[in-house]
Amino acid sequence: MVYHRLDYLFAVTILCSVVSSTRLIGIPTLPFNASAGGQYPVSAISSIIVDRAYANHVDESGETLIPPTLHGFAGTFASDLHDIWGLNVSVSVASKPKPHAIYLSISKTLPSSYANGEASSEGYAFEVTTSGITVYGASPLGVWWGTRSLIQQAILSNGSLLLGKSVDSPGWKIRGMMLDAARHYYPPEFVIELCSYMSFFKQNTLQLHLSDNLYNSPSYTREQSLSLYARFRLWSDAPEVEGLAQYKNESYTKKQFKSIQSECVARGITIIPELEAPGHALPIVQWKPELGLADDLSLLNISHSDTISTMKTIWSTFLGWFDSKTVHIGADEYTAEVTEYNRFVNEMAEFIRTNGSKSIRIWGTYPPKPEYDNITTDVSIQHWEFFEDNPLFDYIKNNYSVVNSDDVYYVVNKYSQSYPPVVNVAKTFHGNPAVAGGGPWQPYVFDTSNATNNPKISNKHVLGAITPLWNDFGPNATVYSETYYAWREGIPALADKQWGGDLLEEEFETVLATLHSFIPGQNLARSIPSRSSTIVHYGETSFKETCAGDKDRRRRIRDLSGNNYHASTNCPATSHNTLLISKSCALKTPLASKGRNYVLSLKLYISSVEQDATLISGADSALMLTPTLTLFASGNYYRLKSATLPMKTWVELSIAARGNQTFARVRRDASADVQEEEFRAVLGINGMRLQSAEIAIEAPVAEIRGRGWKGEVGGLMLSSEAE
Ligand SMILES: *C1O[C@H](CO)[C@@H](O)[C@H](O)[C@H]1NC(C)=O
Ligand SMILES: *[C@@H]1O[C@H](CO)[C@@H](O)[C@H](O)[C@H]1NC(C)=O
Ligand SMILES: *[C@@H]1O[C@H](CO)[C@@H](O)[C@H](O)[C@H]1NC(C)=O
Ligand SMILES: *[C@@H]1O[C@H](CO)[C@@H](O)[C@H](O)[C@H]1NC(C)=O
Ligand SMILES: *[C@@H]1O[C@H](CO)[C@@H](O)[C@H](O)[C@H]1NC(C)=O
Ligand SMILES: *[C@@H]1O[C@H](CO)[C@@H](O)[C@H](O)[C@H]1NC(C)=O
Ligand SMILES: *[C@@H]1O[C@H](CO)[C@@H](O)[C@H](O)[C@H]1NC(C)=O
Ligand SMILES: *[C@@H]1O[C@H](CO)[C@@H](O)[C@H](O)[C@H]1NC(C)=O
Ligand SMILES: *[C@@H]1O[C@H](CO)[C@@H](O)[C@H](O)[C@H]1NC(C)=O
Ligand SMILES: *[C@@H]1O[C@H](CO)[C@@H](O)[C@H](O)[C@H]1NC(C)=O
Ligand SMILES: *[C@@H]1O[C@H](CO)[C@@H](O)[C@H](O)[C@H]1NC(C)=O
Repeated sequence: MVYHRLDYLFAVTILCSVVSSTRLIGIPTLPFNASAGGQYPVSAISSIIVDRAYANHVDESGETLIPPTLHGFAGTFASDLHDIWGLNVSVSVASKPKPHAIYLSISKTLPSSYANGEASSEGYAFEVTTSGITVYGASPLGVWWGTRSLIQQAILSNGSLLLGKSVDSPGWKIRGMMLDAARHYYPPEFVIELCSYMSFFKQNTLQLHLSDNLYNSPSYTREQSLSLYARFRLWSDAPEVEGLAQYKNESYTKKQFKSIQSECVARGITIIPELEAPGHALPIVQWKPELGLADDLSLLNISHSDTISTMKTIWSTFLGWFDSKTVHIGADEYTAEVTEYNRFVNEMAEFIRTNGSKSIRIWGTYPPKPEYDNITTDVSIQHWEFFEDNPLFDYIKNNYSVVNSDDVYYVVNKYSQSYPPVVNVAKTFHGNPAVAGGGPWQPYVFDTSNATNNPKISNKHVLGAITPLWNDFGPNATVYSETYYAWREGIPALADKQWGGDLLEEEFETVLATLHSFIPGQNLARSIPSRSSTIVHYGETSFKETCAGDKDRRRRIRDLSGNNYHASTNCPATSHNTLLISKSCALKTPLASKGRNYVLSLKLYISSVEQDATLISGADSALMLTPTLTLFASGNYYRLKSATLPMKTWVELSIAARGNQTFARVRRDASADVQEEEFRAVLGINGMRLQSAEIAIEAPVAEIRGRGWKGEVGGLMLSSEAE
């Protein structure tokens, strides 16, 4: 498919004999003029040269307060070239390009503007010639997006770039996703990897929803509401907010939050933090119950004299943590007093503007009406549903700026009666009702079925689009990576359209498949390079080679797969070529975790076991006996109903991940009888709304230690083929 495009390009080139103007397939697509004849192999690149005049230049016009320098982006680019192609490319500063270098610079005269005609600092131009490559950006960030195009094109053309020139800029200023990190915790590393994934497709914004609660049913007693799952995810030791966050292991410290922001912005992604109030505010009410409305404790009683001052205290504690020019105060789905709601938003806007020099954003909830004292127009609105507002007639026509988060692309993780568990990717290619048959959706399309509700593409009040993922079923419905899978196709499909690309649905799957395994700065799929479907194998031969005895010396356990993933151990070998496992020794592999699909097989002999035994652990999960077979992942225990392990006999235990499901199989030695049982998530809120669902858990492949058990290990094998 991809090569087919090259054939086409060359054909056109020959016909026109000089240049041809066309678009290149990429995510997003990009304009390109091929010059006559040929390709340039990236392997010929020996250095990156950063224009001395701009090496320390930063772009102050974007949403971030911590923009990387051109030199900073160059370093990240160089490490990507190394990670993708093994290239050792030096980064140096000079005033001119050199042969076989990628020269990075800034041009103030690039034609770089958004769809509304405003100048954009995100545009870039690159040129590939027989002697090297130049990339000019309207800013360092523009250069960065240019490097994403180069990397994508080289991957899609088997390591070579077509000779020619591209001039490209995005249609909208805000392009990204929103992660509900309130009703589900995500470790900083996960968020950073997600940024890397988004950045590869030129998205620039990740909104983090940092406080919320599960659905506060009207049937709950006061006590039930006050103990319902509700979280505020920022951990500060400041006495004014003591007790607001209660679970340090599932909160972000200032250091962690700063690191998320700087790691993400190193790849062009700005974090927009959201602290939700006065609705979805149970974390605040659980901290100060007197601030809740008596008839719905998830709503703040704005009339209470301490409410607004408490919110100001919270914001003043955390404003200094945030490296964005805009912060989000939530203000979604407040169902009590409108007048009080508007007063709340306006006072918070003023406070954050004056004391934090930032502007605020809110969810579309109470549009302006003749009878209201409205919200000031310097508050930007995040539209999400037409039953809340009409973004064009309520907001844009009244001079409010709007972010398009229409729920047409909503995802509710795992299960919901209202929304799908993955992004409606097809709609991104056919969501514009103004085009017969449904043209490509873009951020100015709020209504995918009625064009009258959409402004012109050039409307200045459309800031861009952010697509949310919500965790309505809370922390135990999913493991972290299931969020990635919910967005795996959605991020690239949306990113193309948010930029203004015109990728076709029939092109999408092939191009994503080709790009996917090269996306730098992340391994969300937890894939492990392997020569064959057998990734690692320690068997009888491996254990035979380890000398018995000598408990304290680490010895090598040979990997029989051919991948050289040799393990080390200080466990004694037995005369029958197994390892004797106890709590004082371990078998350690050089691996950490394997994502779907896989089979992990262990040959085990359990001689004694305590209450909770961990058989094998990894970066994302642990396989346990509690006493039934259990996978622990993302802070939750997923237990089999009945399957446990027989004692004092050899068993073969396999964990098999097939698509989004995970199974355990137990076979007693020499028996043909294999029992298979599926690990299931039980979704529910306080034991209500129960729903059984699949769960996809990574294989734990880092360490076997006798934590809670004693016995022997006779083999370990990990395969990428899930039978
Ligand atoms: C997790 O799942 C169960 C269903 O078994 C549900 O009732 C419960 O409320 C959930 N736990 C948390 C902490 O939300
Ligand atoms: C890059 O450098 C490493 C370490 O010096 C070396 O092993 C590797 O072969 C080099 N790669 C290339 C493509 O030159
Ligand atoms: C891709 O490049 C490699 C190494 O340069 C070459 O062996 C292979 O045949 C190329 N594949 C295609 C489809 O051009
Ligand atoms: C391609 O060439 C055409 C005709 O010369 C020109 O109008 C257009 O701006 C060029 N586009 C790029 C991306 O260089
Ligand atoms: C809200 O707070 C005010 C002032 O403390 C109080 O008079 C009122 O009863 C409260 N309303 C509700 C519904 O809790
Ligand atoms: C800014 O903060 C100070 C100190 O907390 C406060 O007195 C002042 O009223 C705040 N400004 C606004 C506009 O809220
Ligand atoms: C609020 O907005 C509506 C709609 O634009 C307008 O009619 C009304 O006059 C505004 N209210 C005030 C107090 O300005
Ligand atoms: C919106 O702003 C424009 C330009 O400042 C102004 O002319 C217009 O009257 C405003 N519209 C409303 C409804 O306030
Ligand atoms: C799990 O996979 C099945 C089959 O592909 C699919 O129908 C289902 O929607 C997936 N579940 C989730 C939560 O994505
Ligand atoms: C389309 O939107 C316009 C403007 O909101 C509205 O007047 C019209 O009734 C809508 N048409 C349909 C078929 O819903
Ligand atoms: C955080 O600690 C609590 C209490 O010890 C535990 O239940 C939870 O699983 C931990 N969370 C994670 C993500 O490990």
